[in-house]
Amino acid sequence: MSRRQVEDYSERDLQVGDPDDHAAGPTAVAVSIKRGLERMGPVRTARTLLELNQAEGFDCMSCAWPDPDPGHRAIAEFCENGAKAVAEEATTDRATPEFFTAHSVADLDSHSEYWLGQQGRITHPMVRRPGGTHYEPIGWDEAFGLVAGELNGLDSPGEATFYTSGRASNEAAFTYQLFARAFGTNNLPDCSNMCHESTSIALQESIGIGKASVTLPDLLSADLIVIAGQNPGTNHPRMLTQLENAKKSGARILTINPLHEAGLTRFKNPQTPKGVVGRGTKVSDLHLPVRVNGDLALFQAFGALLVEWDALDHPFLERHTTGFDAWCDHVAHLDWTQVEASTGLTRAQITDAAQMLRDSRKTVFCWAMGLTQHRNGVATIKELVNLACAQGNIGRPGAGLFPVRGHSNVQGDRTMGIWERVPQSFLDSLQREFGFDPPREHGFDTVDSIRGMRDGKVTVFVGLGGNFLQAAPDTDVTTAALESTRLTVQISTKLNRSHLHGGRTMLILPTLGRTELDVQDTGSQFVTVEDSTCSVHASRGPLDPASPHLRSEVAILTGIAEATLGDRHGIDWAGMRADYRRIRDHISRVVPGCESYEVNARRPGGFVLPHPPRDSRTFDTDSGRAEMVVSPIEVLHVPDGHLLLQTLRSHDQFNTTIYGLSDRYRGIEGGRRVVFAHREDIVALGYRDGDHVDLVTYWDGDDHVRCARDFRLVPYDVPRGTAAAYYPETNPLVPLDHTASGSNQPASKSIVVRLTAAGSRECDPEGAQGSVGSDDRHKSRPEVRHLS
Ligand SMILES: Nc1nc2c(c(=O)[nH]1)N[C@H]1C(S)=C(S)[C@@H](COP(=O)(O)OP(=O)(O)OC[C@H]3O[C@@H](n4cnc5c(=O)[nH]c(N)nc54)[C@H](O)[C@@H]3O)O[C@H]1N2
Ligand SMILES: Nc1nc2c(c(=O)[nH]1)N[C@H]1C(S)=C(S)[C@@H](COP(=O)(O)OP(=O)(O)OC[C@H]3O[C@@H](n4cnc5c(=O)[nH]c(N)nc54)[C@H](O)[C@@H]3O)O[C@H]1N2
Ligand code: SF4
Ligand SMILES: [Mo]
Repeated sequence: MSRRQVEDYSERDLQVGDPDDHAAGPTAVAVSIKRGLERMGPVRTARTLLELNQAEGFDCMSCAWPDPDPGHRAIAEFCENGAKAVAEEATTDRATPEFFTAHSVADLDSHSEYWLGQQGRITHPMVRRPGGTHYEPIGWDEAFGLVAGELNGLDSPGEATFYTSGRASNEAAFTYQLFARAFGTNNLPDCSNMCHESTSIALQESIGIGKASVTLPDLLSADLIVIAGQNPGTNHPRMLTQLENAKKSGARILTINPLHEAGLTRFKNPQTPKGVVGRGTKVSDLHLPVRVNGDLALFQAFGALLVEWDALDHPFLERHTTGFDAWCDHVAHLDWTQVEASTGLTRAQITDAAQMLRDSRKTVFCWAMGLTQHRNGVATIKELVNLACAQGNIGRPGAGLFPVRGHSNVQGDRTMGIWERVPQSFLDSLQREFGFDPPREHGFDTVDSIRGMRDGKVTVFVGLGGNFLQAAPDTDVTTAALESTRLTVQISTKLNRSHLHGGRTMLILPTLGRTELDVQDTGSQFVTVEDSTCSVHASRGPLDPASPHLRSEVAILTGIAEATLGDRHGIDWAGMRADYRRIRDHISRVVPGCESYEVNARRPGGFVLPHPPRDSRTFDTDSGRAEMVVSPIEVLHVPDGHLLLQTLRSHDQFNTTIYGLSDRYRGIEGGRRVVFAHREDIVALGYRDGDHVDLVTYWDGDDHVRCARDFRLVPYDVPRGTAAAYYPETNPLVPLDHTASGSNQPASKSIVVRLTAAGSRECDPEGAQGSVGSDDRHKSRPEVRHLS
């Protein structure tokens, strides 16, 4: 098997240039092909890319952007970052047992996340036994026995936690939650807890369902598309094609983002001549460079102006909402000085944008992490619902609420019951179908699982995909939490940091990816997934597995279940493994909206799940109406000498998987440890372009500082007082308790930081860290001022 020699990189090669004023274009195609050829060779590149997102092919494992209807798909129905994701999984590089013999765990830990990922697909189940220095191979049966032994040795099932990353198929997710509940716990944290949890909570409470109320064609008939807190040019690139088409049909676009992201500025569609040689399409008609965390105030200001102009859909408000009068009263008394302070925008800018809303009959509101990862994330999204209600933009073609999901199947996993607070009705259905009593009390989410491990209450961690250690907040705390457990099990395709810091025993169970054929006893299987617009469809991988020793996620989960539960509850795990139709059969009876699942999912293009507000303007809330909720504006007060830091993605990563070192739209090449700040703030804080700094934050009640070391300062067009740097390098700065009210989602886009010259004593691991002078102690705790 081939191995590319991958050198680890050094931040010394970092280069900073000018940001781009457009996204995609011919460079995107060149990068897609180059990465494919480098990592997979020509045959696999052609084979995979031609089947990517086709009706009979496999679903892109990158983001959850929906596909056009089967008759309307291009031959190349993917983007640069979809191609990179495929290359990353279908690579011909392999991390074999010999590789693990050559590298101790400590040695692996001295390398970057980028280097770890570049070692290729893991080929064998591996174990690091208690006290061992290296991973060694282990047979599947022994591995399952080991997991079963630990699980059955617990005093109570709640001492285990079962994490899911959003790439797992519906079949794997359903099997996993069934196993966890049959074992006896609702401890089913997932990446959604760190992603769109604020959305799910806000939408559930306001409109009765935590999902988007639009389908893809709605974008084409919208008058106005609002894009807030989202960077589609990098994270949902095919969205730009849809936006280009929407603009051709007359839509206008309002963007709300502290950064002037290239993909929000101009799009050069590489599939059209204009995109290759011309200037491309202008995306944003009006851009509001909102201050980080200023969206709640901004949306209330929009509301105030719509009320003032009586640009309201009164019949909708009367028939379908509650709380309108209180909301109206609240926005009528807004303090505009505070709005301007919170948003960093002028009243004139806000008024221009509000006029776009006023003049639109059909508005789609799109958002992502820029709104959810804040203390007031839930309130902000409820405010967006208020705006949508005010103009009747729910359940009408061309209009709606569009939380754009991250991981390709994060939404499907929730639908299948990966949810620590799944509704009782779901548990009733499970009970009816399988005849056991599922646990009824809520389980641990991501943050509570970390607390549980930290406090010794959780001693077994199982991860179905993902990279928990790097994705979660407060890296040092999370690392110590994982290391305090008895057993960590990682069901993974590729090596990552979570494999290097785990329990006394650490297991890696290597699994098939989306690109691969999945053959079980009854023959070749397909799986199903759900995109951001509730559309469910099948996915079939074309390639031979990376190693004959790999097992599918379903095979691994049923193997663990058999070993742990034996025939307790009489669930036919072997039958489900042999034929995934049996899993889908169970799904059809347990999961709402999935009746006739097998037939519907097999249709080309699949089927769309029901969504009462979208379909019939019915709302499954306490009042039976859409609930307009009043939220006080919280202004995050950033003390002098501090900046409000948001953590975001570069163009060359998928979450914690670092594909490469090029964030070309922002002018960054060859490195990642940069912090973008306003030129005048850099000077005001006593630094110069190019200086290296440590980032420091404090949290009330803690006696130590949190540090992220050695970032190059890059002057950038961000609002004064704010900064941006990449995730996961900055995760050590996110205090575990710094979460959104109501959703417990880490508030990783509003961290109050202080800069200090790189190498400072304060951040020296051998030096003074942990003993900060009491004067400095509380300086970085965000102080929240409520304004009513
Ligand atoms: N290529 C690629 N694709 C991906 C991913 C990836 O890592 N790489 N990740 C996937 C996942 S899991 C997810 S969740 C999505 C994430 O997709 P995004 O949410 O687009 O990802 P982020 O990079 O976190 O960027 C958030 C955007 O919000 C803006 N922002 C930050 N703070 C604020 C604020 O206070 N207000 C406003 N209005 N804007 C703000 C930032 O400037 C940035 O443009 O992408 C998915 N797709
Ligand atoms: N500071 C900060 N922190 C954040 C965020 C942020 O914006 N800022 N974003 C948050 C968000 S939105 C998310 S979604 C989380 C992401 O959190 P996770 O989902 O936990 O992280 P990923 O990096 O997507 O996981 C990558 C790993 O998944 C494994 N993998 C890949 N494909 C497969 C597969 O098909 N099957 C299996 N079993 N394993 C596979 C590989 O081993 C790979 O190393 O991070 C969150 N953390
Ligand atoms: S937009 Fe998302 S789902 Fe579509 S090809 Fe690109 S990365 Fe994949
Ligand atoms: Mo996400």
